[in-house]
Amino acid sequence: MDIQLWKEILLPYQMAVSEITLKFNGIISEHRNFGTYSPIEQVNGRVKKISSILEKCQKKGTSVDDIENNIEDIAGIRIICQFVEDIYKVVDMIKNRSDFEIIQEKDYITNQKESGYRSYHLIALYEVQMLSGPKKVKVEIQIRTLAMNFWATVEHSLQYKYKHNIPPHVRKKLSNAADAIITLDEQMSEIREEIADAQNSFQIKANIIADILNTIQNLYSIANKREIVKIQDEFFRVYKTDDLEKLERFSKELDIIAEGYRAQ
Ligand code: 0O2
Repeated sequence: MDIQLWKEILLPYQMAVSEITLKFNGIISEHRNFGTYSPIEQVNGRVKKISSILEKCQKKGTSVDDIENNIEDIAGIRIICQFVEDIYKVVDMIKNRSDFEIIQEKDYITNQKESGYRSYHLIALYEVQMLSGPKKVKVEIQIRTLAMNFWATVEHSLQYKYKHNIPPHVRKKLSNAADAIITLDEQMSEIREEIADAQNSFQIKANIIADILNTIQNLYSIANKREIVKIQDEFFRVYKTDDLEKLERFSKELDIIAEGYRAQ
């Protein structure tokens, strides 16, 4: 296949990966904005390299001419969560969206692979708008925890190093590490509420402070300098108390002051 044809085939997949990563990052931003916990921690996307596509065709014994039907993961999205529970929330969320049509589902968390691999896979159809019109492409979405991702990344590198022939003593260590990852995920789940609460109040505080600083900055163009210095001093005093309620109250009062100036 010549390079121009490869480019033509891969372009809709590149578009799908860019759009989907943007959408999932939007979900993270929206949660941050509202100071709520995001079940999605990180999103990455990639289009499979031509060399890997050729390798996969060879492994599966399928023709390169029909990769769109035979290779499910030309477009790959990886969603990383903090906790196992989040994975199932993300799966439900994706299933309820109108922009994905799920055609296959693999739960390698309940049914761990022999290698020790754990992750939740969805194969979905996603529509992109090409110059020639709408086109549906297959996308593989892998959803896993940070800990599962650590294991899978290390194991993947070893597969590459040993050309898919990992020696038994290394395999054994990987298998023990996979068990440790299960325990780690379970223990993290037990203190999940506490961790999420801590992260939420951190985010809420960061949002309030950003709002206050923004309002003070805007006041510079409308209020008199002495008043602003007084407001700033008051802000530093409230900030030092490390009391979220006081900070919230200060922010509301500041909004009323700013509103008053704007009305003048
Ligand atoms: P790469 O290099 O990550 O892209 P299918 O994709 O359904 O045609 P397969 O392999 O039967 O073929 O599907 P499966 O088992 O769902 O695997 C799809 C992808 O999951 C793999 O893509 C890996 O990314 C990941 N995966 C599956 N098993 C393992 C494992 O044991 N270890 C690691 N580290 N990752 C795994 P590729 O194309 O095999 O690899």
